[in-house]
Amino acid sequence: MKTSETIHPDKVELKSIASVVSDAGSMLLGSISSYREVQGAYLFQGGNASIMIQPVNEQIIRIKLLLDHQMDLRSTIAIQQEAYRSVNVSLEETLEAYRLVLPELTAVVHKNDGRLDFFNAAGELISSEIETFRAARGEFGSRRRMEPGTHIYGLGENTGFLDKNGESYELWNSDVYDPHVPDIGSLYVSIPLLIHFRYDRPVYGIFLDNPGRTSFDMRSDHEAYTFKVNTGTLDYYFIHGPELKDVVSRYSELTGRIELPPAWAIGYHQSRYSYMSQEEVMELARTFRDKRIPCDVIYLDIHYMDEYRVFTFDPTRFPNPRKMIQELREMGIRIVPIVDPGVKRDPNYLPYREGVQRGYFCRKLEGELFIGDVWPGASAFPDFTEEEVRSWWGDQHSYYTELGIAGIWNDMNEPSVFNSPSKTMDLDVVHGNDGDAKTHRELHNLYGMLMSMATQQGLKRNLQGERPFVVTRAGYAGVQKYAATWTGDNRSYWEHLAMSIPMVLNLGLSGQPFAGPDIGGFSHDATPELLARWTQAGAFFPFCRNHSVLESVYQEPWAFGPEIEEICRKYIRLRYRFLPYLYTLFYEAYKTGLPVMRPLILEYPHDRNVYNLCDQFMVGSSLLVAPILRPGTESRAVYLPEGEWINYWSGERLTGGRHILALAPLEVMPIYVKAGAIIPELAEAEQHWKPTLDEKAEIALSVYASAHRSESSGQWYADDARTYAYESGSYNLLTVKVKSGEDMLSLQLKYEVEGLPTAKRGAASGVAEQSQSAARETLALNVKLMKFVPRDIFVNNSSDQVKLTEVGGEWKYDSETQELRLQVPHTLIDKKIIVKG
Ligand code: MIG
Repeated sequence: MKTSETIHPDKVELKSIASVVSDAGSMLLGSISSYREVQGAYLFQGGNASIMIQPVNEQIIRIKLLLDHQMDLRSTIAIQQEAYRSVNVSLEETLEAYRLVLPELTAVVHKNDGRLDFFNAAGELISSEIETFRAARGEFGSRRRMEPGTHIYGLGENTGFLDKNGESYELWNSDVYDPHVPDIGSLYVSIPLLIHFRYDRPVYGIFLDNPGRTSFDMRSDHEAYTFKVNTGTLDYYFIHGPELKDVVSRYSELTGRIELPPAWAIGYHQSRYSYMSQEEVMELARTFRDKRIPCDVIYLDIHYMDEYRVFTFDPTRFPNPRKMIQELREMGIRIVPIVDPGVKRDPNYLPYREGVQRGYFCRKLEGELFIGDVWPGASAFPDFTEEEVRSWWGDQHSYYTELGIAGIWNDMNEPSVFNSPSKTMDLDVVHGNDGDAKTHRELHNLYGMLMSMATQQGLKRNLQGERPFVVTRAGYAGVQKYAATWTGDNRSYWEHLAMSIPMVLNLGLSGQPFAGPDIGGFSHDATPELLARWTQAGAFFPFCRNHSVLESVYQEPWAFGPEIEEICRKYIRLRYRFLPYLYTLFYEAYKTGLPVMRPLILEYPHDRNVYNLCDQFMVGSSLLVAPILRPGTESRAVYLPEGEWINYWSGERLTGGRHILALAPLEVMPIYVKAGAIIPELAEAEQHWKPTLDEKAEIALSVYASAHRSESSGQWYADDARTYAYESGSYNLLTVKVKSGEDMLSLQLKYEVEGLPTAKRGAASGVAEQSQSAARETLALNVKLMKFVPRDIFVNNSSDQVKLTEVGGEWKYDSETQELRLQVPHTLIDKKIIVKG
């Protein structure tokens, strides 16, 4: 425990001294006297140091500080070389400056001191630099202007609210078991992406690509922010908007986008540190099934291993893992075991022996192995910066895949080390880094991501076309390509439930759409009410896992009696109902990089009420979720942005652009649907403990038509939900357009892509074919809350008009619920369906 002595006047280290600028502006760079172009990159020669400016594509420019004036095009593994495209660039010189002109973006280098400003094509100033500097300890940084009214987003995984203006962070992957409070500046994942947002300016991003310690300070100065590297030189990317969505999407193109997860990985996951035995796991699985609570995944924490040796099972606790995994598979449940990077120092243990003999473990410069204490005691750590080591590590996973495992949980991969003073690997370890050796100090933040990369690639090699699933605690920019992330050791505090929202929202803005907290909280004891509220909210997070620590109370959905169990069941089922919608959003993330779970600012960037709004969130652009985040609370204010909204539970239509008071007794979490939304849902609410998202699943498109004259559209993505066939076009992407009028509603369905083997569109149906074919004969469309009573439904093929029922369709109207249920034969896709009142 810390006491007031911590802030003893004699002890306070004068922080400002450490960051005192020793060389700024003209002193650091000197005046810029000439430039040269090499391989499409421009080097602006300063008296003391030079600046390299390299156009990546029309919207992204890379900037590197060159101390030795030598062009250096190398970049970290985070960068996708595919993001590079040829761009029309011209260089203009004026008396005061060089101007590098791209079609949409101009970089201006001031000759007197090398300051760098950015303008858009209309000549508006987007960002202006105050100085590039060298701090007293040799760290290089840049200070850029920030006007009042600026909001800062991104920066990966952090505590605090959505808007990071007023905060400062040190990005250094850390195992933080201390409570996650607002002034913790470093957590497990480091994503050095700052997004600058001001309502009247083009939005831009700065991605500082340095896997050593980096810092971002939006706190010390109200009119400027600073970013700084601790090792190496400045190497950053300026990402042009003009909208927030553009920055997020472009950043994710630069560092890569997610693969589609297997459908089971977006279901509900249950974990605990630890389920101690094979019987306990089987009992757990049976309880889920008996209670008809959907669950796709059960985790095995460290106790499954034989003395914490990775790639083993403890023979007494888990005598027959193969059988267990097989039985669980038959119940529709997958096992995801934990794998840490520390390999037990034990000459009789093959991974250790082989790793040492082949030189695969991390070493000091002098050659001695780095040995750190973790669960297995003294352990060695693979050097994941080497391709060969990654491939060896990946291959070890055949141990799991042969048992029927397809998902792995990577923990402790900051790496966390108990005995080292740095709490991580010794900073003077030298990583091979595929021929470009660097110290751990320089590459620290990459370690966890490279471990997940090795894991994912190894699983892929072993799974013969099945998609693997990896979830990791540590990561760096680009981690989304390899793994989901969970937000580490939170606590069963209401404050941590609330905090998990902005945390996952900013991860989403930082390129990682697949993230979530430990539902119910990891350490401390969950209460019944907290578990109910957290499960309600958690059901709408991209990654949905309940997990808790050794010796805390059990917090499975039924742990607190029937009332709480019923609430958990209801919301976990609701998640499964929405799986086709979630899956479509994952597809969108794969395609565009936009997150699944979104802050309102992403959808409503011109609404001043939402700049820092993070006690409610959106799932895609159609659902607005407003969880209860405090105990003993049965109502809350909800902000509905402009437009028309529908209360999901009551069907009440609400006008947005205002705050409302939502009633929320314990069994209710307020949810609103944007009018005009089209949401693909599983049709059967009851049978989905083992859902399929593939072509055979019973899926209905829910149409929440607006009450006013309006047009809207939505999409539904489907594929086999388990292989990579989608990469070569085996998927369907259906667009639905809805037009609503006074007493008329029209629906138009169109396949943007129809890559799945569809059953005989337009052909006669044959039974044999039918069982072979994966496809649907008809599509179910449910129009909710009809404004008028439908009299008849026609199919319009521009000239002729026939009744839906005459061409194989069906419809039914329920006047009580005002729901119109349509069965539309495949043959009618591309035609207009007109509902007349
Ligand atoms: O702190 O493997 O964050 O989820 O249960 C101990 C045991 C190491 C930390 C992870 C936590 C996991 C635990 N691990």
